Amino acid sequence: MKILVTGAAGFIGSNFVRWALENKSPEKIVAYDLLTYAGNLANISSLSEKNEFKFVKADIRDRDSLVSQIKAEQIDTIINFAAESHVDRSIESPLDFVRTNIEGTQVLLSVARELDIDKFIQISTDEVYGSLGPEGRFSEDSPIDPSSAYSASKASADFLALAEYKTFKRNVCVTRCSNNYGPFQFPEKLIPLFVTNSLDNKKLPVYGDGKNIRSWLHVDDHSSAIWAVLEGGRAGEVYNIGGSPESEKENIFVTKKILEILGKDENLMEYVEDRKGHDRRYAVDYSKIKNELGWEPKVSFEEGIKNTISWYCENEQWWKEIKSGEYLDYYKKQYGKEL
Ligand code: NAD
Ligand code: TDX
Repeated sequence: MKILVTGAAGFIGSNFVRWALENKSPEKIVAYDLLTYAGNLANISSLSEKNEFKFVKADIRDRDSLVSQIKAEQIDTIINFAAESHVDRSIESPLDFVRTNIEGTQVLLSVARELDIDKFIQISTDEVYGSLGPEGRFSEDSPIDPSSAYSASKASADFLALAEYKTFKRNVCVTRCSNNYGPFQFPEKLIPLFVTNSLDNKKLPVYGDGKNIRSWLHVDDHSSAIWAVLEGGRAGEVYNIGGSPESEKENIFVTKKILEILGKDENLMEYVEDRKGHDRRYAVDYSKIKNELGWEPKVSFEEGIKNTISWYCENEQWWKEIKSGEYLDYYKKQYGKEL
């Protein structure tokens, strides 16, 4: 398999490429990434010496660049991770999300069709289903009901991908995953932000009452699920991917767990103004991928969060470099105070 992985310098894309090269021996992986604020070559630097690996800095909206890379490397498979991915930023700058997540996905889909690519996987999110009440889980048939420009743009991209199947019978699958955590996650997201702020004895800004629930999945479990869809997913199908019921946690539980593991005082927590349109609860029914493809999560939240926190402790230079420059301006705007 010769795979073009877009967004491969971001959090999940870089973990997927590393996981695939270690566990599956693909013939070739071309890591294709624009290196926006969220893209980081340090996430994939350990892979640069492998013969099967190549990095290309380019935009998924750049048709000519896609065509030339795909032809040159004889790519047969595309996995699209590239996206603007942070909900809070989408509240401030929705057009960036429309441009990359919607326009970019369609450019990629059209090029894939033109060059007759064998398989296309669109990496999506459980956030397209909107928010749950206290009961139930999202199935693939749940209504699409996004709350933010981020999730609305991801939902649009899902529909465009599925239209390629309906209109042209292209071999396209969509995966919808719950919240990921693990190494190399950009510290604007809850877990790496709270771990690194704790290490610096800075406040942890908990939105609203802290009782919003997310279903946490270790990024390696996401990688193995994507590989299962790559090998066995049926064309035109959506596959939900999620953490097990024991990994469905209130934000305040996750916050206290981080403080407990790091031996920090709970007075570092600070309740702040709620996110606008904040989804209350996500939980995923992943029985389709389990029954059809034999996938289920392997990493427990207890084990995964400990390993993840250890990684941030051991890789201070990685996150200290990010938490400077543009990040400090973002932080001040988002939280109304200096970091
Ligand atoms: P991320 O923000 O860490 O990485 C996104 C990557 O895409 C970055 O490297 C960035 O440089 C690149 N990129 C952005 N615009 C681009 C463009 N126009 N052309 C080429 N590259 C571009 O995001 P992530 O958390 O790794 O998420 C990856 C994918 O997984 C996204 O599609 C996201 O919607 C989806 N997802 C994320 C989660 C999660 O918990 N993080 C959960 C479910 C689904
Ligand atoms: O400072 C914060 N304080 C806080 O209470 C931040 C950054 C977040 N939160 C809350 C908001 C959410 O309830 O923590 C929860 C998780 O927030 P994020 O890490 O921003 O993730 P979320 O909004 O749930 O979206 C994530 O999961 C699905 C990813 O960012 C998406 O890319 C993915 O699709």
